[in-house]
Amino acid sequence: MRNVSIVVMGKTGAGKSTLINSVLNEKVAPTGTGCAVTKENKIYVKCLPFEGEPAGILLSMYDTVGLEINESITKKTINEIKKHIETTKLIAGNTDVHIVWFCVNNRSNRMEPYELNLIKQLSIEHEIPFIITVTQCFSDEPGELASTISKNLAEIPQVRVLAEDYKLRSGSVKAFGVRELMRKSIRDYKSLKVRILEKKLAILNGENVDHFLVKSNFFNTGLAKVKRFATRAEKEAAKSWFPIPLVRNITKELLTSLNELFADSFSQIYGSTSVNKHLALASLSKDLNYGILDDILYGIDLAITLIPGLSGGAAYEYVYPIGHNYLEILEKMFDLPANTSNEEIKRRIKAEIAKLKN
Ligand SMILES: Nc1nc2c(ncn2[C@@H]2O[C@H](COP(=O)(O)OP(=O)(O)OP(=O)(O)O)[C@@H](O)[C@H]2O)c(=O)[nH]1
Ligand SMILES: [Mg+2]
Repeated sequence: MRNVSIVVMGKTGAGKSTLINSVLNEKVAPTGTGCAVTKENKIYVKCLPFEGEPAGILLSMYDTVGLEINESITKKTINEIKKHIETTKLIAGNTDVHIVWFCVNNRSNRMEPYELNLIKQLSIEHEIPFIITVTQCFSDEPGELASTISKNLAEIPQVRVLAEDYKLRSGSVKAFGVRELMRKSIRDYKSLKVRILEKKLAILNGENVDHFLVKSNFFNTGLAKVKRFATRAEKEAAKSWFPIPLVRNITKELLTSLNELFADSFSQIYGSTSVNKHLALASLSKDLNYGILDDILYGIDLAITLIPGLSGGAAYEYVYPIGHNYLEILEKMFDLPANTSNEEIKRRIKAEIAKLKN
């Protein structure tokens, strides 16, 4: 029997649980309106007949907590999804299907940048095909949302569905698209998998056209952060008699925040597999930076304490150049040569593509 493992994720209220019930033909997952109905990630397993599969399929559907209710819940949900994907991958046989349906409500009209980045990141990092499932559609005519998605995620297919009949006063809209979604996930699985592997290969080969844009976005956002932290230091220092520890803490917070921004931007280009190595370098340069800092700290600390009236402005002048320097160091790291382990990853992916195409 063929194993089919499907992760269903997306914003709260997109219709993930409704979709799962429709696929399983049974109301197992709780659904409803209001805030966050599904409170924890849960697997539903069922054997089902499926055309072209004489023994049927063993379907496992992973219903997940809606993204964006609050940041820590979203982080926890995504970490659990990652673990689930990796564990399933470990035990998956050659012919098994292992896919993510990312649900977007047709009425939302747009996808948030964080959703687009999440899809790019997870699909590349875990080498898993995604289908964007546009939910709660009243027709299979692609709308505005469809073109935004294909502009941003050309390699990810979309399927429009209405998982459950929609009742109107004047009648009802019949459910559609769920069979098509299942068919696409199972019948087209190999080609979807090849597509994502080829995309990863292109990224590892540095063929990503976004490179320049991501890098300059990183720098501009980073610079805005540096200014914001420097202004905060200026304001807080002006209120305090002894602003040094305060300003130092703000500086450290700024560097950490720049690190996070770097990791995020870097993984948009290279996938998160090579981020760790570069982050290690980044924190090394942070240590170096702190070392240099400690030497100059005395002089500036002294200036801030001795002339309280100037402390606000001095704090700005203190935080800004440190942040700016650090930003420049991080920016240079985008251009470091790919690490050698990338060559191994590329070799493995090429072999896998060849196998799938056979
Ligand atoms: N008629 C109809 N209603 C739908 C459909 N999809 C979702 N809904 C309704 O939209 C609401 C939210 O659906 P859920 O399936 O609970 O959404 P969810 O994504 O699981 O939400 P969370 O668990 O909160 O993250 C419910 O009231 C559903 O009845 C659909 O295809 N047809
Ligand atoms: Mg739900």
